[in-house]
Amino acid sequence: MLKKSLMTYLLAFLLLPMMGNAAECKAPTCHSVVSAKDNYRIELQAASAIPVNSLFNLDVTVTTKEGKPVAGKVSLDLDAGMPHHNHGMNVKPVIKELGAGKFRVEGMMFHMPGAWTITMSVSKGIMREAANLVVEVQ
Ligand SMILES: [Cu+2]
Repeated sequence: MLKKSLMTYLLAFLLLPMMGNAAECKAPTCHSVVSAKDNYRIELQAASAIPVNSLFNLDVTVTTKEGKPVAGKVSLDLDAGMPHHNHGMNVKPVIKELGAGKFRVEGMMFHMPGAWTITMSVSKGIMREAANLVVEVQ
């Protein structure tokens, strides 16, 4: 009996943090999208809600759709714009590759309020897969 409840306690101890992580990515500071062919999940974490007209950074994590590490090396391209206004950003962000599917995107700026589309592509070898994410900023 004691052994069983200890087991339950240990399981809960191990599983709860994992469940916590899965629920962590929430707007307005975190945005998540699955790529066009379902191969990747891309999570974009900002320090605060994405501001209008001031610089911000994104911590980007690329995993499988299920949230597991991607086997092999992936690279990331990321840009953003407002398609319905036909313009992009006025700045060019720098993408730093941190390894293990993690990237730091520095120097983003959305210079007006409204719907911005973050256009990304994940490359692995010669395979390239797109992912678009619409973020409303105000
Ligand atoms: Cu615009």
